[in-house]
Amino acid sequence: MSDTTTSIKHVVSPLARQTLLDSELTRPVAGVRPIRLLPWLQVVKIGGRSIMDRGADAILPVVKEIRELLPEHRLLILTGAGIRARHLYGVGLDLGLPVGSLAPLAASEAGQNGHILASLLAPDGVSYVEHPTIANQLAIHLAAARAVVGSAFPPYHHHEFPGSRIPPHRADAGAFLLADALGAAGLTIVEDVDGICTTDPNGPDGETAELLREVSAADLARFAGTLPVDRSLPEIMANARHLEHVQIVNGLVPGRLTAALRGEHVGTIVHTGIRTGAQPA
Ligand code: GWN
Ligand code: ATP
Repeated sequence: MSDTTTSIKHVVSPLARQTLLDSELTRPVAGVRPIRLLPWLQVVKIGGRSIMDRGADAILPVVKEIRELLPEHRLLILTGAGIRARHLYGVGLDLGLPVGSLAPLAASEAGQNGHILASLLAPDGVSYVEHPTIANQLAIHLAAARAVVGSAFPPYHHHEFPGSRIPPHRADAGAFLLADALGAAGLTIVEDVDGICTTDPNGPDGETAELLREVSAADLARFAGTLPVDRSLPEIMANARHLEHVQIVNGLVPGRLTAALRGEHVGTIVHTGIRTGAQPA
């Protein structure tokens, strides 16, 4: 009994005696770049409202394009939530539900879209995989299949940050967090617009909209107008550990996703704040 107590007291750790809040002290141990878990993986986020809600006209061409990409890439395909989640926010907010209650309800709509997409790709060996499977068993699933589909929402549930009434970390944020954490080769976000424009091309000033071919996450965080991606995305991208950029492409134009995965510049490229060399602790 006393031996056990003694050994616990003397556990050797370079972080044992210092506060974890002082980055000067933690940097020698924690300031190294994390390893890439799945460096060959391409992550593709399919818009819920912009693609899935449009039904067969938009979904079937995307399915055809993904099918043709399978021999070339190993894919984690993540779906957004779309209009059902917006209806849910409306009802939930009217009832006064907290953001942590709304987050999992909206997330389940992203999951439903994933199930739909996976069903269409099932003949090609593609299945929907659950959040815990993405967390722990993605490698074995992608050893058995060229692609899997999952929900793009992060499973924050009641841990969602309470800064706003609508969950700030939605499908774009979730897809980026996952792609960067896995050390994936890339993330492509598929929308119904050519990329990020100076103003919403479907808004009242739409005809003045110009495509931003390239933008930094820092500039995007300061962007005054509306965005086609989660507002939290540029803030998260500022702290990227692996991904140097993401590309936003128009999924309604056949061939754009294929070109983006081949490294071509066919939409808006958003550069992360990644630093080379020493990492923040
Ligand atoms: O249900 O479509 O995963 O992959 O955020 O949690 O709300 O759950 O609360 O493995 O764990 O609805 O049931 O649902 O979309 O998220 O899943 O079919 O605990 O496979 O059970 O982290 O899919 O679902 O909605 O993703 O985004 O059973 Mo669903 Mo979602 Mo399935 Mo998942 Mo949430 Mo699980 Mo979860 Mo819940
Ligand atoms: P989710 O996956 O969360 O359901 P989504 O990614 O499918 O959502 P939206 O959130 O609706 O789709 O974003 C796409 C829409 O954003 C476009 O159809 C466009 O009208 C709008 N948008 C707003 N501001 C801009 C902008 N600056 N540039 C381009 N599109 C914009």
